[in-house]
Amino acid sequence: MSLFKRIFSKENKESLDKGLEKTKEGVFAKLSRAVVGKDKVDAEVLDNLEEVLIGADVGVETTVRIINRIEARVARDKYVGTAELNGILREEIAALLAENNTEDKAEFSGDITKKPYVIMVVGVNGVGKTTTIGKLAYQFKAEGKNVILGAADTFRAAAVDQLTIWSERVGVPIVKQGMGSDPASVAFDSVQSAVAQNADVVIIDTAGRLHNKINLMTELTKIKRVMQKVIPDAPHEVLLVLDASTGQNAIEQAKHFTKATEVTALALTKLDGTAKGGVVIGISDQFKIPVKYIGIGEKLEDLLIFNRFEFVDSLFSS
Ligand SMILES: Nc1nc2c(ncn2[C@@H]2O[C@H](COP(=O)(O)OP(=O)(O)OP(=O)(O)O)[C@@H](O)[C@H]2O)c(=O)[nH]1
Ligand SMILES: [Mg+2]
Repeated sequence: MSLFKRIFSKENKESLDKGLEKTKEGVFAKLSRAVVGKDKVDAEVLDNLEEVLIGADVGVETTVRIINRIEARVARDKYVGTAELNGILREEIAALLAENNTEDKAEFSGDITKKPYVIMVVGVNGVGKTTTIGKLAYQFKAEGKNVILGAADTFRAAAVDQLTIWSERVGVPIVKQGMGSDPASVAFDSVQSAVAQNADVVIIDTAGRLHNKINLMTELTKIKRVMQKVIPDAPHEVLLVLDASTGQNAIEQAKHFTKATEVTALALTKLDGTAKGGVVIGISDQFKIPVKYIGIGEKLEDLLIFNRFEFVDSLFSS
């Protein structure tokens, strides 16, 4: 269990619990109904459990894997009481997610290995890209990193203004041009200015909506190519932002994006206010790409590093 270091502070744990409140409520109400009148985990309880997990948007594939593990566990341990079900779920889901061979980070700047480290943020419109950039900048800065933001979403009128507000709120510089300017050119300027200013991190915002999907992917490729004129191995991270409250749609988006462009990390936003938080478990299980961050609100500090153990622990503890 070395993957699961107890790295969460008490404050983070409380934020996580609060952020997952809606999902937890749903899961618990249904879990207790699933075991009503039963003292042992049998086929019927497993059927009900399957429904609970699918209802929490864990997704069919991952639910089947979880149920198989619980079944094996029940067969092995002979008698498993329903009172133990929560604990067993926690252990088996955590173990399942641990099979995915990635480490959870202990601090935000944990994988900033290059200078400047270029992060390109992508995702469809409205998922929370710009907000996540603001929150990330805040965390990097708190860890002593010099951050620059690049406003390469030039498609929507208010997009540059919105990122500017975040840059002021966090107190980090922003590189921008007017609305309608070439996103690749903004990205180029941002990376160049990060080099000139000896910055540690540059985070590039991109548009979520263009005239059509093909345009969007072509645009992202062009932005990458132009940045590579300054730093040949940029971007070092392509962060795909997904809205967890869209449940299974988020999984579909992840499939589409990862097919069309190279994605190296995932952020799942809006976990507060949704009962579909189980989707994080499905995505973490199904994609080789690590879930790095989860968004649990609209404020600066409402972004957490995703930690598999803490997440599952929070979801299945009362
Ligand atoms: N409750 C909650 N709201 C969030 C979270 N993250 C983002 N939002 C809200 O979601 C809305 C859209 O966020 P943006 O950051 O503008 O999304 P975007 O992906 O940049 O959108 P476009 O620029 O239109 O592509 C805003 O109202 C945010 O405040 C979160 O973790 N929780
Ligand atoms: Mg935006």
